[in-house]
Amino acid sequence: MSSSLSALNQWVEAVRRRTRAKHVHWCDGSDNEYDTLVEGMLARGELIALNAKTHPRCYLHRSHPDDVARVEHLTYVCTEERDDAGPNNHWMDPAEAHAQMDALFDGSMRERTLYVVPYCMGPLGSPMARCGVELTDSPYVVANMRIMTRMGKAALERIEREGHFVRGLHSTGELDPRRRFIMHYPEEATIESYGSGYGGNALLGKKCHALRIASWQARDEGWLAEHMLIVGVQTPAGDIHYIAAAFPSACGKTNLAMLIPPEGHRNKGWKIWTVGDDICWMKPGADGRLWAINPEAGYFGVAPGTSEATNANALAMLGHDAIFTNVALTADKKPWWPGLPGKPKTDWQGRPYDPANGPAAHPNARFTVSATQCPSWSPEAEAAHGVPISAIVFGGRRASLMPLVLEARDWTHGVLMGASMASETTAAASGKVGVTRRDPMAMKPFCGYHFGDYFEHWLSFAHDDAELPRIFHVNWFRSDDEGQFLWPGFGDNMRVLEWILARVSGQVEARETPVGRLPHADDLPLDGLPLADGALEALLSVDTEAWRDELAAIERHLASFGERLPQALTDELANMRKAITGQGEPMHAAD
Ligand code: GTP
Ligand code: SPV
Ligand code: MN
Repeated sequence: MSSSLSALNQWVEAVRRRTRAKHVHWCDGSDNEYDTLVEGMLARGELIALNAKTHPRCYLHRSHPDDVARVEHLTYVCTEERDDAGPNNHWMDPAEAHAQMDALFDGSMRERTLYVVPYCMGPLGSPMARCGVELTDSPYVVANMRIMTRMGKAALERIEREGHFVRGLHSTGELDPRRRFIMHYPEEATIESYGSGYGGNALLGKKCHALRIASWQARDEGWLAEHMLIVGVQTPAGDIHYIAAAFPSACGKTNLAMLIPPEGHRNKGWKIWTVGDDICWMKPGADGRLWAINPEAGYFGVAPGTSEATNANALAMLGHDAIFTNVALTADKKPWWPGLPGKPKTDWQGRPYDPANGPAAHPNARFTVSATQCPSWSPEAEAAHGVPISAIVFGGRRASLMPLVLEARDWTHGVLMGASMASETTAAASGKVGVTRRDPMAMKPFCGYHFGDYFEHWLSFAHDDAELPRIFHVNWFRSDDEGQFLWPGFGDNMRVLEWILARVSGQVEARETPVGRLPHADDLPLDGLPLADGALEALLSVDTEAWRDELAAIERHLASFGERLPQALTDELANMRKAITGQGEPMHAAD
C-alpha cells in the first residue's frame, strides 16, 4: 500500500473511532452505488421520488427548515496567525477550533455509516486538478458529491499516485444552529464541518475546498481560485472566446454561463458554450495567457426564477437524473418554483401550500445536476489544459450608480474594480436580504486568507510576459424608481458580451470616463430590444456626484484592510478621485 493510502486509512480509522460510526463505506462512484444510496434514502423518507413520467430518476430532498443556506457567521478560517485570515474572515485559533470540533464529532456517527468519498476537483487528467477526500455520515451529501465532482475509484487512484489530498470531515449532527461550525485549516489543508447538511456547508469539495483552501494554495503556487463562471462565446466567424465572470451568490452566474442568445444573434451564428457556472481555477500558461478549468462536474443551481424565458437550457437539463432541494411540488409531483407553469400543491416544508406560510419554494431552493446534461455544455470542460481567458467580468446587484458595463483601463484599475465590488445580499446565505455590502471579486465569503494579500496576489500577475485578459464590470440589476429592472437581462446579456469581445479584439472605440470606459450607445447591438424611454441613457451614464460618494465609500472599505492593502490600489483610487473632482484635491479619510 502506498504511503498516501496508509495515511488515508489511518485518518479514516481515527475518525471512525472518534465518531463511533457503525459501518465504513468506501465510495467507488459507480451507478450501482448511487442507486443503492438513493433506495436507502427513499425508504427512510430522506428523498421523495418525483413524477417518473415527466422527471425520471429525479428526487426531492427537504432540508431542515433551519438549515437552508450557507452560514457565513459560523464559517471560520483557522490560521496560526490571526492576521493571515484577515479582517474578511472569522478566525479561531487552530488548536481551540480542533478541540471544539473534536468534542462535537465525539460519538456523532453512532448507528450511522461513515462514507469515505474520494473526489477530484477538475478533469482527472489535468495537472491543474486537485483531489480531496470527504468523510461524511450523510448519504445526501454523497449523492450530491457524485454529481458535483469526479468522485470514486479514479480519484482514489490519483490520490495514491500523487500522495496528497485535502481532508474534509463532515457530520450532519443535530442540525442545531447553536452546534454548527464550518472550520478551515488552510495550513493543514483540512476542513471540518458539523451541524449542517446544506450546500456549501456540507458538500466540502465546493466552497470549502475549491475556494477557501484552494485560494490559499493558489497564492502559494501562483494561480487563482475564483468564484467565477466560465463561458465560451462563439462568433459568427466560428472563433470561441472564453470569458470568466465573478458575481456574488445568486447574482446570475449560472444564467450567464448557459444563456441563449437573442434570435437575431442566433441567426447570425452566435453560440454559447458552458464550461462552468460557479468556480474557476486559472493559471498562466507558457503563452502568458490565463488558462482556466472548472473544478466542478455539476451544477448546484438556484431554482427560483429558472424558467423557459430566462434559462431554457437549465430547464432542459432538469428533466431527468436530478436532485431538487427545498422546491415545492405540484399535485402530480413535479418540482415547482416561481417561473414554472402549473401551481404548487405542497410547499418546500411538505405542508399544503398556503401563501400565509410564505413562498412555496424556498428562495434558496436548488437543483443538483451533472454538467453534461446542459444542452450548451462545452466538451472543453474536460480539457486537461483548460481554456484561455480573453476577458474577466465582475458584477453585482446594484439598483443604482453602476452602469450596464464598464471597462477597466488596465490590470491595476481592473483589480481595483474587483476589490471595490458591492452587491445586495441574497438568500444564498443566511441573514438579511437586499443589504448592499462590499464583496471583492465575489469572494467575501470564500477567500481563505487576508484580502490585502489577495489583492497583492492579483496584482502580481501583471508582468512583461503576461498576456492578461481585459477586465470589465457589468450590472444587470439597475432599476427605476418603481424598482423595475431597466435592463431585460438573461439572453439579452449576450449584447453586452458582444461589446466586450469587440473591445477585446479592438473593433470598437469606447468613451473614456474617470471611472472607466463605457460603450458609445451606437456600439451596443440593441436591435430588436424594446428598452423603456431613457433606460439606455441611465444605464450608460456616470453620475459624478454619486460617484464621489462611492469613491469615498470604497476608500473606507479598502482602508479596513490596513497595512496589507497594496499601495498600487491606494494610488489608483487617488487617481480616480482626482479625475472625478477634476483637480488634484487630496483624498480625505474622514468621510
Ligand atoms: P450561486 O449559485 O448562488 O453562486 O448563484 P449564481 O450567481 O449562479 O446566480 P443564478 O444564475 O442562479 O441567478 C440567481 C437569481 O438571479 C435567479 O433567480 C435568476 O433568475 C436571477 N438572474 C440571473 N440573471 C439575471 C439577469 O440578467 N437579470 C435579472 N433581473 N435577474 C437575473
Ligand atoms: C453560493 O452560495 O455561492 C452557491 C451555493 O454557489 S453553495 O454551494 O451553497 O455555496
Ligand atoms: Mn456560488
